[in-house]
Amino acid sequence: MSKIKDGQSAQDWISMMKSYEGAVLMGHQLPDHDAVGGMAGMAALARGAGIPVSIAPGLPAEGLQSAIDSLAAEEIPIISSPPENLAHCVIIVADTQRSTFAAYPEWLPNAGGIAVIDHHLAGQGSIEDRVLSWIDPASSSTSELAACLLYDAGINPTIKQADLMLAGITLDTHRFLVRVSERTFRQAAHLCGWGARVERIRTFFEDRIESFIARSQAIHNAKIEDGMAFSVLSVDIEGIRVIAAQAADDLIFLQGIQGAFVACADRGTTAVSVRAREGLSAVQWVSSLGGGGSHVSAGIQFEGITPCQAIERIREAVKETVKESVKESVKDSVKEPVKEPVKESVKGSVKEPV
Ligand SMILES: [Mn+2]
Repeated sequence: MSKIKDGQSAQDWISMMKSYEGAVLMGHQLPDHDAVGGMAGMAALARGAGIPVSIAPGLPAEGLQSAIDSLAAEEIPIISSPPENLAHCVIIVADTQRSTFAAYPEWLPNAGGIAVIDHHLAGQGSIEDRVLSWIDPASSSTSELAACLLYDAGINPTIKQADLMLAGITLDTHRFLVRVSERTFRQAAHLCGWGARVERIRTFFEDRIESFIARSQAIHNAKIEDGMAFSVLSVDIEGIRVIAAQAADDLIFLQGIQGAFVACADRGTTAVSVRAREGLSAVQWVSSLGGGGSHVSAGIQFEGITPCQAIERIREAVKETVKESVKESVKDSVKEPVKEPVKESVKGSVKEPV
């Protein structure tokens, strides 16, 4: 029997952590600002409650090394091999609930317990036997949940930790434009009260000029069909998945676009970022192909097909669903010839939205 509890109370988290020798924090692989913010907040909670804590972020996503350095600056050990007493520690997984997506999935079976704090929808491969979890798909971000726990506990994070959590909320809300609730603003206000500053956070999101150009090309090349934008990022560039995700983010905010799909090839794997306007469901469009994520933001990856083939495959698969879901809202759309669907049989695998 699983002992999953509804972890909205900071006291539950503190007493759970106190029942172990220490806590090890971990995000998803290639942690983004929200995974880092979530770890920063949980580190502040553990530290504030006097619980030994270390962070195992793994290899960060493009441009995230300075955020990891900020985490380390708080004198919280950053580890890349399991602590000797792992069997007596709880691993807290932040910003994903799938064991295979965790930064070090191989550590999980050897931990004393596993807890999860996340805002994605539950999907296949969710971590079972959690000692505690707070999963809230209505939340903007994991950072928002961590800020709630800190406020509830009356524990102040450091300025750097507050900055990292506000950066997490800023990323996952696309700068306070999607998934924002009253609670999101309340936690953002608490974070500013604890010293976070938007001027500093803005610098976290500065683009490299070559990323901006690559993203612009993906937008320029997008084919628009029934309010759906399909594009492929064809340049070879560092951090290509993040750039594809940003291109999808940009497309979804253009007039008349209800859904956006941007594919790229990353070291032999084809990854597709999917975005939907609120009221539609990105995850629904790709879940039958093995994709995962939330209503506004989802992802899917394929092995053995090119990004163009992946886009064709998705376009065929979602054509009917999409027509149903967007025909109300789309009046004018540019028609592009529909190519033959790809015949290869492919195995889709789930990818959390970046
Ligand atoms: Mn997140």
